[in-house]
Amino acid sequence: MPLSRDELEAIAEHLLTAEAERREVPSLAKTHGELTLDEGYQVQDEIIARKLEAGDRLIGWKLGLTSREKQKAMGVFEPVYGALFASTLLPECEVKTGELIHPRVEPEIAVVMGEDLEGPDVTPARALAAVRWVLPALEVIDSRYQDFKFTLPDVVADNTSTARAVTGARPVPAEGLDLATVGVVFVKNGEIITTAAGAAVLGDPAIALARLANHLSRRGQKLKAGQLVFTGALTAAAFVAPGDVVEARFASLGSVSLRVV
Ligand code: OOG
Ligand code: MG
Repeated sequence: MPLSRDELEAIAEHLLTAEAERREVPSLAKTHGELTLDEGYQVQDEIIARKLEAGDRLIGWKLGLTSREKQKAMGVFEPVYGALFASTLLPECEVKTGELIHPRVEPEIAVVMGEDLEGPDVTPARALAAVRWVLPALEVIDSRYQDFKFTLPDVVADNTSTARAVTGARPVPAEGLDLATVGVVFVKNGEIITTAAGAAVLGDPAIALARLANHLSRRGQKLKAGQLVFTGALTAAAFVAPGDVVEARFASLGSVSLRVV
């Protein structure tokens, strides 16, 4: 049975309440039955619409579950797409765990679009040509589901666990950069947790960007000049607690760090 409009709105409300009350909920598969992937995106659309109605601003998009490490860690083996809001972006390199449920932090390559990019059939080369700036980034994910346990439609409905995000202060021109070979050293409290390269993201973050543009086109949307895109974590996410400092050091892009309070 397809989800009715009322059921879809009830699920969006349920997830927004969990976020607002900083309370984890069982996966939808347990409380509301199995959604299809398309229904997951319909719930996400409803969440985006409600955030915009409440005064938030869409500043860009993100991909998730683009790297093998992340897919294995979460048990979901398909990339997902979600929205980034003005309220997501941390103005300073500090995240307050008191505002969140059970945050985790992951290193990402972020890009700023120089031109609109509209699918279908966007290729990685065309996607990259539309990028103006590249930034080192950290995403703070905070699944609204208990223990980060979710199915593919569940995580899509939950706007792909989006919670907070921070980028480095110095954008690097995209021209001439090979995002696949950009290396990252992911550090917590001075200790290296993992190392990776951009190629961890679907082979090349440009491939991720092209996929995002094609996904948006299927939903009647496009990437717009000036929008920010987080192309997906290069490594599994790190657990964090107050007092931690997490840092991503990228070759060619510089570093970005986040204090957890
Ligand atoms: C889903 C979001 C994944 C990424 O970069 O892989 C994501 C999750 O792991 O909770 O943002
Ligand atoms: Mg991410």
